[in-house]
Amino acid sequence: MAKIYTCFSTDIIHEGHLHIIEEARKYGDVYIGVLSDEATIKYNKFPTIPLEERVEMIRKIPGVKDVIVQDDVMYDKVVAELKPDYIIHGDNWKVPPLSALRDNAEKLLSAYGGKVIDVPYTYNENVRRVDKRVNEKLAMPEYRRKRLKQLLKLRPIVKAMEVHSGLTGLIVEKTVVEHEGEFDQFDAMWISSLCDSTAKGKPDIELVDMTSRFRTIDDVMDVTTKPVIFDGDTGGLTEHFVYLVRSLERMGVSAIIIEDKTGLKKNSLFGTEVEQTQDDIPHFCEKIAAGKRVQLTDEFMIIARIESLILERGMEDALERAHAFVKAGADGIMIHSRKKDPAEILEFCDKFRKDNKETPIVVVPTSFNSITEEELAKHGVNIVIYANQLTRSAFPAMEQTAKDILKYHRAKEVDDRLMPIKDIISLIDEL
Ligand code: SPV
Ligand code: MG
Repeated sequence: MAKIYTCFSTDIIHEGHLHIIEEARKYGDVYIGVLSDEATIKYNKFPTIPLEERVEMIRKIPGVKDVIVQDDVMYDKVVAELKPDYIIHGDNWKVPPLSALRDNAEKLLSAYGGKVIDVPYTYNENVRRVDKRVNEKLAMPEYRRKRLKQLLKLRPIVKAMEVHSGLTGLIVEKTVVEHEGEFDQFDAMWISSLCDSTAKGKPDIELVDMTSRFRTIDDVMDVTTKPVIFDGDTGGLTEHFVYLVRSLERMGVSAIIIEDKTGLKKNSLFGTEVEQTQDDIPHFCEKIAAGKRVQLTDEFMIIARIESLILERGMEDALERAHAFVKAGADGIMIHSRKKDPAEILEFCDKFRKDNKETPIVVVPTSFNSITEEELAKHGVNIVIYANQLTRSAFPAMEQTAKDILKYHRAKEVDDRLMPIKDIISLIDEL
């Protein structure tokens, strides 16, 4: 009997999947792959049910010969082991980025005369409704909040990207790339104080109040499912911080990062060019501990950000603070630097990891941007935040368009570099 293989990365079996299986049966024994969590999160939505349940769900479908866990998006391993005669997939894999999967399958199968089979993808109201249900579930606070901790276990390094609106949220939510046979997407969203303030034309000095910051979170959460890391600046007065923790936790935010500064906060990238006051260790520890005391789930994370390198107080001070903040209850440490060279960040990570193997380390490589995620992970970094790149890419593009329309007294000259109206409309999901 010929072997036919397909791989599902789904939490619900709908008529589209059943149609593929029905077609597959015409060719031989049907083997179905279930994509592992690690592989799924690189190119699809985060799974809402555990792998074991997904395997069981598929095992129960009549006429399935065997279920295989596929732990890479590409088919190399499964083809080497199973040697299927056919791989079958919905014809949505004919277009990028999924076409990389089809190319991979075709290349592997052609080595021994196997073939790929495309079946028309099932687009209908029912399938759309099922997909939407899964999406809505992922967006709910009880599913979203815990996801950062889940990702920390699944990802060698969690990648967060700055968002400051529904639109930037959609970009981070939906952008998936395939590059040299690897799929990738962002894991989480960073609500930057700098970009949230900048989008409102205000300075990054804790001037944009929490009601407004919450509005941004809400705008983002309304159209996305990925977990949110909130830039909490100094966290404000301890007496206020506890309320902030409660509100964020209720909203489904996964983590707040607060920095050990006090008084009028200025953006860290100013460094010592402006006056900034670092908080003392006991006072900041008390703020962290107060936040931890009030939080209701063990999913929410309070991450302590250390400004010692920014303020040129030295490595020893940074390390002393890191250990003290962890002792006070911090669920993670963010170490910041505005040097181009990542050396001081790496030195901090190596020294911190000597005494602490567990506590997640967060970095924001805006200045030290030559370092790769892989190198950071090697030094024990768990979360990398791209803190402002969407804002900084949009601003010059918008400014240039404004200048050119003024210059040419019409919009024709700029049209080639604009997103077609049709594309911008299809970016937005309809209910
Ligand atoms: C932000 O994005 O607002 C940050 C990171 O706090 S930084 O701007 O580098 O201080
Ligand atoms: Mg900030």
